[in-house]
Amino acid sequence: MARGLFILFEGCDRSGKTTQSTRLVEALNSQGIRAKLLKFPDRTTAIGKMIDGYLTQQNKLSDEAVHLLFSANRWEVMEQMRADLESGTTLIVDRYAFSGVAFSAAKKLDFKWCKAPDVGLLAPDRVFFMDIHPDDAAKREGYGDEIYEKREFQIEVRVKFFTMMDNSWSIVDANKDKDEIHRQIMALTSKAFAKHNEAESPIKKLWT
Ligand code: FDM
Repeated sequence: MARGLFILFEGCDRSGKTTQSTRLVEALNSQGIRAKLLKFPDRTTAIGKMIDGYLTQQNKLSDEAVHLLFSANRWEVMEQMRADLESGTTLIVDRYAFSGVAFSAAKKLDFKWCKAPDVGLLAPDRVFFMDIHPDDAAKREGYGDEIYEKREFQIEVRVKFFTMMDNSWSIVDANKDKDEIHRQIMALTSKAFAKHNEAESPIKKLWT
């Protein structure tokens, strides 16, 4: 049986990742493709609850400590992710280690240090970068509720994302109409499946 694909959505806050990743999972399921949505941080676990408390400014943590918690929050589900992929389930993931590095490096933590705890995690097959200028994101509903939703900081985060891109990334203009973005994402996903069905590659590891 073919393994599932690992498709990741990354981007700055309020770029529409959650909307588009949810729509993609629904569309794939309706086509009979088994797909599951995962979101990082997963705020439901014990580690996730500490992260949530930090993001909503109920508890304080050092930049280094919260960075490591975000990473641990991925490692705690890694074996489940591998099992899902190997059993043929496609994973659609809303944020991952690239967010981890972009946000912490934007706080001026050392870039190499930021990558280290996530080395060896499963690597995505394709990354869709939902690109929106922070000035446009700021106009969206609910912006500013959490600790990182500040213009200057988000501009820094966006720059950090750009330094990590390779040819497995596609940049999606997140300022477009939602339906148009969905169609573009469906086209990109079909291409990824076609390539995968032609020559299935083993699941790679991140930054090794
Ligand atoms: N974030 C997210 C990080 O700082 N590091 C990480 O590793 C991850 C996964 O958490 F501002 C930040 C990005 C964002 C915040 O994310 C919460 P959501 O997608 O808004 O829940």
